[in-house]
Amino acid sequence: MIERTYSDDITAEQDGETVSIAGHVHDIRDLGGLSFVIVRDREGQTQVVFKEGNDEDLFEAANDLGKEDVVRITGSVKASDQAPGGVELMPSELEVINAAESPLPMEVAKDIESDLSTRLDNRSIDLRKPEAYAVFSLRSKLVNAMEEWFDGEGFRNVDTPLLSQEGAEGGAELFPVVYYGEEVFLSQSPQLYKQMLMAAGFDKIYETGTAFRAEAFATSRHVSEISMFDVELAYIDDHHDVMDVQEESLRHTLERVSENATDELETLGVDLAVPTDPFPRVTFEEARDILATEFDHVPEDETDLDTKGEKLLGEYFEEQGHPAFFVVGYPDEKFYYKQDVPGDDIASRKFDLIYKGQELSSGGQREHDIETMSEYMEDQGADPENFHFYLEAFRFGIPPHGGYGLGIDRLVQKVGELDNIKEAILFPRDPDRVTP
Ligand code: ATP
Ligand code: AMO
Repeated sequence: MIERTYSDDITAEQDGETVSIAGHVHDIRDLGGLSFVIVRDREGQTQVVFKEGNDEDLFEAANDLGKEDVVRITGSVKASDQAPGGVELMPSELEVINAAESPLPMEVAKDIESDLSTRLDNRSIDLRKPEAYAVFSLRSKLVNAMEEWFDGEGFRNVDTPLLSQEGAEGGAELFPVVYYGEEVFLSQSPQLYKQMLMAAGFDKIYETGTAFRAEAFATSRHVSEISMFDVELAYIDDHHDVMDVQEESLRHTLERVSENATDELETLGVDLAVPTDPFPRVTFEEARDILATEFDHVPEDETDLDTKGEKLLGEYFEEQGHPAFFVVGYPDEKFYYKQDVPGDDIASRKFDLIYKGQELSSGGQREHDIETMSEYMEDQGADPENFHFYLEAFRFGIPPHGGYGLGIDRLVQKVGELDNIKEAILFPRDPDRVTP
């Protein structure tokens, strides 16, 4: 390994010590006999001061530097009130490890806003911007925090297949793939496999996986390749047990992020609120009533809340101090959710979690009676024969169970207060983009 010290590990207390840094040349300020070179690494930036008259060769070499060159510089640490971060480096050695071509396809150092499409076209340059990198450092900490909660609660981390013969969520959004001459599909959701593992006695599982949806349109919250955090648990009484897991794990995740990602949140200008109160759980009917009475808004599709409805409800609950809330009991749901349970005042045991005005997860209690589910499948035009492998798992003993799928990209989008979901994804995929 090339020996180096990260910029944020260099402190004023090290005044006089020799250190080596390595990174990209972020910016160069040439003041004639004095040149300030800002070197950027993953953790931040260090100012290096080249002075004419100290070492002519070194000064000349510094004058030849270009933005985004990869360099390693050794020098002595100098505490300085004028330097950014209170410390700078007086160089004794400069090595250009790799020179960058000029001009750059887009600016890294200057605060020039590029449009999202240009940014994504030049993603490896765009990700050099501290604000872009902060999103993914935040994302890494967020996923770790989420997994940490589930590990602590005895959930097992599983991996389910990405190639399958049938879609879990309905046919229209499937991507076909040629598999040894046969047509198969990219997975839309690990749904069926999660349930099969409940039949297998795995009890509590989670998966940080990938799902594919052939969405017809590009929106600010839809992509074609999704990072999905899926959860399933058995021996539940009802869907409230699943919501409890969703609520506690999200609260833990937000708490951890607010403690451990302070630099990232600051770079993004986010003041993250961690919801301490229980998340409200309103029925689907109540949600529609709120929309009608408070906002005079009636979503056209009687079985759903539309995008505007979710946003308005988000504002309504946020004003009451609740950034997250559940809507419970959607009518006309997919075959695998329990529906019309005697004694329930809701149409199904399906819920959505709305976070900051946008659907973040869907889940619920599953129907585990094979006859009932086969009927639902037929009603929805799915041929139970095609789901034989799945239904077989229900024949030989399966405990009551439920779970949910959470869009990680949407969570990062909302936590990072990003306008577009694609900013939360390293190399996003949408109907118009499969490269880079
Ligand atoms: P569901 O939970 O119903 O499977 P989903 O998980 O894809 O849907 P969303 O995409 O947030 O969740 O769907 C909620 C609402 O978003 C829909 O009712 C619809 O109004 C809108 N919507 C869904 N897909 C698209 C799309 N591709 N383009 C535009 N709007 C969409
Ligand atoms: P659903 O289809 O609602 O449920 O998906 C779960 C969550 O995944 C995210 N999501 C998306 N994010 C970005 N772009 C998309 N195109 C996209 N589609 C979905 C959302 C959504 O809430 N099998 C069920 C889950 C379950 O019941 O366990 C399912 O997949 O955040």
